[in-house]
Amino acid sequence: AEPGPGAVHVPDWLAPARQRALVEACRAWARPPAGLRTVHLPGGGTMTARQVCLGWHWYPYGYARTAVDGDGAPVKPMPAWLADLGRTAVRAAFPDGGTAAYGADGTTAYGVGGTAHDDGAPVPAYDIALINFYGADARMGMHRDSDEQSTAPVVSLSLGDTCVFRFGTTESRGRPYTDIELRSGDLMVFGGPSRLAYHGVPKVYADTAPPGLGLAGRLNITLRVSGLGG
Ligand code: MD3
Ligand code: FE
Repeated sequence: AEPGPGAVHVPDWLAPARQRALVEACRAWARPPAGLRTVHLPGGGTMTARQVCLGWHWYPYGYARTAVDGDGAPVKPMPAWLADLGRTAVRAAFPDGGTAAYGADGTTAYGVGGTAHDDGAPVPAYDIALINFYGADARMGMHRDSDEQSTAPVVSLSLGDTCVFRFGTTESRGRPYTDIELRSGDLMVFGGPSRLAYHGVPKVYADTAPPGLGLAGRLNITLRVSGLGG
């Protein structure tokens, strides 16, 4: 299913055991040092979703190697298995690769460790994971993700409570937009023209996580290519 050009939704992509393993991994990453933190916005507000980063630390609006707006500790490494999961996800969402997924400059966009598929399509070298935790009242306002210096697709994995994901245009944070529900185990990949689209999470439905998952709330893992080099 495609909510917009280059945006692909694969419901139920993660098997239950895989979801449980990812939740457990997130619990470990959330612990200090450089663990789960509240993000303070330059305008004085705070994000209601709390966040932990792997590989590179995101702060509004840039990337650093230490938790500059947290405890200052070095950011935890991006595990190779998680980068591999990102590549597998892009292949699942875009079986044919090509410009639909990667944009017109897809052959050169990835840099840093990107290698070719057997069919010649480039493979993004995911070096960032941003993990957002949403309690029942958390939301994320409409925004664009433009702090990465790469056009590689963003991979999004949802765990726990169902949310409303709002997908807009590249032009403005307002209408038109498409609202879709993201459930535990869903994959979304944002490539090509969707990479710089406005998007947000206006609503999380409390107590909708799969009973066996052991998670109260929602976790979202986004995998990104920084384009920042070593
Ligand atoms: C479309 N996260 O971390 S995931 C974010 O559910 C973020 O936590 C939301 O927006 C969440 O920046 C939405 C879906 C998503 C993530 C990154 C994107 C959609 C995107 C980047 C470009 C275009
Ligand atoms: Fe975003």
